[in-house]
Amino acid sequence: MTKTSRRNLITAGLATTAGVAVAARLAEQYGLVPPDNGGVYGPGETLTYAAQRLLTGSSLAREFPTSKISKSPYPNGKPPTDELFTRQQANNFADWKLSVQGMVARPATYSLAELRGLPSKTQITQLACEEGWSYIAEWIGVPLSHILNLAGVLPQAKYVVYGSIPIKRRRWDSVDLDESMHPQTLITYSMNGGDLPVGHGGPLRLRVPRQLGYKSIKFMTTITVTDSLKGIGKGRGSSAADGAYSWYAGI
Ligand SMILES: Nc1nc2c(c(=O)[nH]1)N[C@H]1C(S)=C(S)[C@@H](COP(=O)(O)O)O[C@H]1N2
Ligand SMILES: [Mo]
Repeated sequence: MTKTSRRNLITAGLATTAGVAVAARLAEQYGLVPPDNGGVYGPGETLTYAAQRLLTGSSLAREFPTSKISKSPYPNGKPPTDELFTRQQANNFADWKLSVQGMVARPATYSLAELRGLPSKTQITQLACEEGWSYIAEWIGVPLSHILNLAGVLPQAKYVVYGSIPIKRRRWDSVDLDESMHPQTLITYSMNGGDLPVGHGGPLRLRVPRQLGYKSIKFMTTITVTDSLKGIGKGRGSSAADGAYSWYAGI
């Protein structure tokens, strides 16, 4: 099926009363069923995810000029107080490691210095929290796609799971390959010209500017490539989705 006829079909599907069922069938056909497709909100999650992926494809998040950078960006929540984190902080994160594992040909581990030595991208985007507030900042980081290409993603892979340091309130999330290979999805170590502050997830955070703020996991240490999210947590694709949030949080 061509892209246009696919688009027509899904648009027609959305316009009918049987739209949800039609869209669900299409979503399955195109491998666009999100991990949180069960329960009362499941059909809505599938509809949102499949429709956005089919209709907007690889669209870009808006980028801003320097003049739009927020004067006082809001750090949401306190940095971890776990010893595992504070010990590394006291050492200026010299021993911080990012591991890349799972369905890759070449698993790898990177220090911050090594990441800083890789090709980087600078972008000014907005971080929008689901609670309604937002700020604009400049981030510098390595495109996640670059790290994944170095690792060699195996053909059966479907998702990239990423998580924070293993502390008490560890957060983890995941994105599909479309989002992980997207040019604006960055592993960031710098914000507004300096090191990424711990209040904003320093020393390392993933920025996923096409989705809501909670997908931008702070204190990042792991990247795991997988073909299924079923065995992880409650199987809904993220710590947020295991709670009350949507796995797909496209803006
Ligand atoms: N590890 C970790 N990452 C996290 C969070 C968190 O509590 N822990 N909060 C998320 C939420 S809900 C939002 S809105 C953004 C906030 O980013 P900020 O602190 O830079 O404003 O980080 C996200 N990433
Ligand atoms: Mo948030």
